[in-house]
Amino acid sequence: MWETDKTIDKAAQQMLKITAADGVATVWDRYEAQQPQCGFGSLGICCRNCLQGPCRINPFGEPKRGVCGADADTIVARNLLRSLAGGTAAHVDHAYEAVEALEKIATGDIDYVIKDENKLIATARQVGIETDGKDSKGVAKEVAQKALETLSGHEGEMGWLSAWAPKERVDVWRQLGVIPRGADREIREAMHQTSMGVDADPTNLLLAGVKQGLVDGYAGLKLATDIQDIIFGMPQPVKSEANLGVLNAEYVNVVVHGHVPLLSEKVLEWCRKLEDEAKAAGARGINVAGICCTGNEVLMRQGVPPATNFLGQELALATGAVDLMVVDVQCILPSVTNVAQCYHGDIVTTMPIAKVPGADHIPFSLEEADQQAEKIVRQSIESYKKRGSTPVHIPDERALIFAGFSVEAIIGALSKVNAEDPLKPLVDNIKAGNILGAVATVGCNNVKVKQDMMHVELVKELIANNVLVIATGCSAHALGKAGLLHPDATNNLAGNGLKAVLTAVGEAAGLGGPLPPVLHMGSCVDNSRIGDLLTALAGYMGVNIKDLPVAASAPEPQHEKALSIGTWAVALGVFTHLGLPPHILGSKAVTGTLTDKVEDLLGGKFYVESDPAKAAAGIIRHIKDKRHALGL
Ligand code: SF4
Ligand code: MSK
Repeated sequence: MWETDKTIDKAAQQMLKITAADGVATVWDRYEAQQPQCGFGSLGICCRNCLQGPCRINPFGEPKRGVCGADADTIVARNLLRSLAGGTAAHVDHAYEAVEALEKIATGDIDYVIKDENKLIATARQVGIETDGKDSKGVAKEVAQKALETLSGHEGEMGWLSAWAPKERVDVWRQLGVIPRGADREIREAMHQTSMGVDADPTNLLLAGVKQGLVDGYAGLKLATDIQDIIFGMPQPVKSEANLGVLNAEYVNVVVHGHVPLLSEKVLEWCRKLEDEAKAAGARGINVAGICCTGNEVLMRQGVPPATNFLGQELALATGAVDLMVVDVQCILPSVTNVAQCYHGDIVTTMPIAKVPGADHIPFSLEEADQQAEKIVRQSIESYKKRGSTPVHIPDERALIFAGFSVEAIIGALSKVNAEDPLKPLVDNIKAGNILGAVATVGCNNVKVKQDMMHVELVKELIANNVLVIATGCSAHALGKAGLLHPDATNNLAGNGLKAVLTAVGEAAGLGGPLPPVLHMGSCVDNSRIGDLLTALAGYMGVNIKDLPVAASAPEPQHEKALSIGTWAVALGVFTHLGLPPHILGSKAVTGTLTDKVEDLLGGKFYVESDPAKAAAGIIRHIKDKRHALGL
């Protein structure tokens, strides 16, 4: 049963047997072919930042310095900062796409509209824009202008951070000198700072890393979420299904994969418009499913079912039922074209910075989004016609899920319990101990971990101990596939206190039963919603975020973005678990700072534990300590 060592997802297990029988390599095979992976790289003690290298430090002896004299601490800290800048740049670039769209909506240049005017007005006011007497396009123009200042400002304090971060945090960050000026400037500076012969001080480099975390949190996550809510609407609770069983052999299957919803929303629109053409081609219609975070975006707002998470993307293609996979940016395995060639389906890339050899490229632009989406959907119908006798193996695995829990939706549900004071029932139950605390599980799959195992085992342990879980990204996919985004999991797996609260709120909100024990808050950029919830909770309780009985966890982190998001969480004062260590263990100083000393400065720290039961115990211990400190 080798496949059960690779994944706990039953659909993925079935598909792995098929790819193995067909001799088609997947991410797991390539991981095996990479063994043993380089020890120097794993520890973070190799450097190739100049042409005198590559240099590597011997952790057990000589050499202790690279050619230029950089030691392990410098090299590890420098490499980490570069990774953080990489993750941050990805989210900031994503946010930029959304801001550019808002700017063009304001000038009437594109066929997108503002779906949530309330969010537009609320955002405008929060960032200091006077809205009285202005129409929504006028306000949108000013919001886009402010957002662009956050992205490209060169001095002062970054606007989106000043508008949203708690004052206590801003004071702490100001004292440490880590408040970013503008996103682009800080990302550029991190690249400069880590180049040969610039910064050799590990502490200074780590502080620059905190700055990257703040850029990611406010100019990446928060900015992208705010603008996407304005354009595409605020997520509200929605019912759907998760796992490969959402594909349907009788339909044209279109899979949207990547992160930015600007294209996927249009593709969805055109899939609905061209249903008749699909029927004329012999299909029963067009079925759209999602992978990774673009999948989460269209799930949150449109109920589109997620087919799988990061590690399952090749397996979706191996079903032979995907007629077209359209990708934008981030987390797209370059191998998707090989797998599609072995089975069936077109891969379509759309962004100038994300092309894959063997894929068709249909360039996406805001101005011609409709024409491009139409072309992509028509191509999917043509691809369906070519499916012919390709064997189709769709595992009969799908789980019912609930998603769409924006902060506004959560407060909406709570307001059914107490209309005047919606946070009161939540806080009262935390104080009474019915809810021990809250944990956000976020982030990816990583092939080094049995797919979904850490997410699922950790969360089962937490909810059994009355910890409310909120989830985003591929973590939410994993939990959805395992049935944890469904009210049945509350009845069957949650501790009695948590079950009672979720049942009371769910019934008051008219669900006829409990809320799920895990609330799906969205994509990776929607981690900003978690920041908003923590800020609101701390404000309500009159304490600082670092004092709340909460934690964050990336149980199976893979992407540099997981590191920059995690750094933002630590900067907010949150105890942040990682199921795998980043490449930092070659420096005791860096590892010690991030897992211990940083707590004195920021109130949060990283906690690394690969065993789910031990990780849950460590997180619960932390939550209990925080409760004790609050006198609870
Ligand atoms: Fe080697 Fe220093 Fe160049 Fe890095 S920067 S490759 S440690 S000489
Ligand atoms: S998609 S960044 S594997 S969560 Fe956001 Fe999943 Fe991680 Fe990509």
